Amino acid sequence: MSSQDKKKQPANPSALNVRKGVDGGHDGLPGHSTGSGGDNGDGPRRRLLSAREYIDGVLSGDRVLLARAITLIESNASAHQEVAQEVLTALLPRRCESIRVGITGVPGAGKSTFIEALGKGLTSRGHQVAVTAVDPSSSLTGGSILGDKTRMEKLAADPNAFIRPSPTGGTLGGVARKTRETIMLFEAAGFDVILVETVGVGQSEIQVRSMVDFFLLVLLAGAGDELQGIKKGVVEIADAILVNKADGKGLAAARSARSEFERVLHYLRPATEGWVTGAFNCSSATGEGVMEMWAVVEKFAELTRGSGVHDRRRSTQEQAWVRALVREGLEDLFQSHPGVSEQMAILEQQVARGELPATSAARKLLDMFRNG
Ligand SMILES: Nc1nc2c(ncn2[C@@H]2O[C@H](COP(=O)(O)OP(=O)(O)OP(=O)(O)O)[C@@H](O)[C@H]2O)c(=O)[nH]1
Ligand SMILES: [Mg+2]
Repeated sequence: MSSQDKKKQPANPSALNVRKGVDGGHDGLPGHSTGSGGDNGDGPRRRLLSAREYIDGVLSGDRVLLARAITLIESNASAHQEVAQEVLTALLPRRCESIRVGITGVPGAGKSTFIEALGKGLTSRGHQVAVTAVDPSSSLTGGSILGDKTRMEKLAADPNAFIRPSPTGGTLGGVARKTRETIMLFEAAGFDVILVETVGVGQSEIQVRSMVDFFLLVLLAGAGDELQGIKKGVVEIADAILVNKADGKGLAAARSARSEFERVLHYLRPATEGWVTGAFNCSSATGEGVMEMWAVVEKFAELTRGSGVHDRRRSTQEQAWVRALVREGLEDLFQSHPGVSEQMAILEQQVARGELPATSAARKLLDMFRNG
């Protein structure tokens, strides 16, 4: 099926509200009900649909069923996981061609405002835009990304856009798995632009980098030193730096910050082979420069698709993901092994007291695990 075939109108535009993740506590937009009333697709009391119903629903662009399918893959219950894997297996070959863009930056940089302005621009050009987030803090705090601080009311009401808050619950690895699988559902539902927001602190941007094609770092002028608490490592994985709020009194500062970043980038190795990472300005508030930033993303997509870098990156990402899942699975098995968990604390103490070399301790634990 071509991506054109898959550009469909939503079957149920009333289902476009932002929905909460399966564990709750992350309710999305203010004024958008995520309560249990109505056919909102996420109520815990709802009957589990058959895999076929999810598959057909997602493929037909039904937003309620898409939301329910995401809730299904977000569930940690093993019965749900089984159906979820069946749904994903059937949908994998049915995905449309998409551009996946990760967007990071310090809180308040204007990521959500940018996504709203960009998303509206893209839907008016006929794109189907899906937005989600990776916010590991949401498990603990209820989250802020795409939460109550969001600036995406207009995009949320757009029939050609779909916004899904960060999955909640579990480790960063768990949140990332759910987001990756959500992206697959988006693509099977015909969304050709996928935007993934993340906070500019910690490990979450590394995770997002590993699931997107293009990684955008949104920064501000004059917010302290030029890297603004963003680790240099994050600049190194970016495909572009966008200095936002280039408007009103901030215009001159934003322009000079852009040149400053351009100079910094000159000394770094680009994140993507064959691409020159640049610094740009925009005002997400006025919209100026927003679609120009998108033109850069499109140029990137064209270049990397032509050179094979795009395909190589996507397959490397998939392989790395399999390995990460296996590592996590092994770690879980190891930790839950009764003998191992008992001995672990004892051996670690012996190591800490200097009575046992770390290598011997690890070897003992692994032997115990191997011998059942
Ligand atoms: N002047 C101006 N203000 C902006 C612009 N973009 C965003 N803002 C304002 O900056 C504040 C933060 O914007 P958000 O879009 O919520 O920032 P964010 O990066 O998503 O923040 P978090 O989700 O908390 O990490 C809001 O008050 C916006 O109205 C801009 O281009 N110009
Ligand atoms: Mg935000």
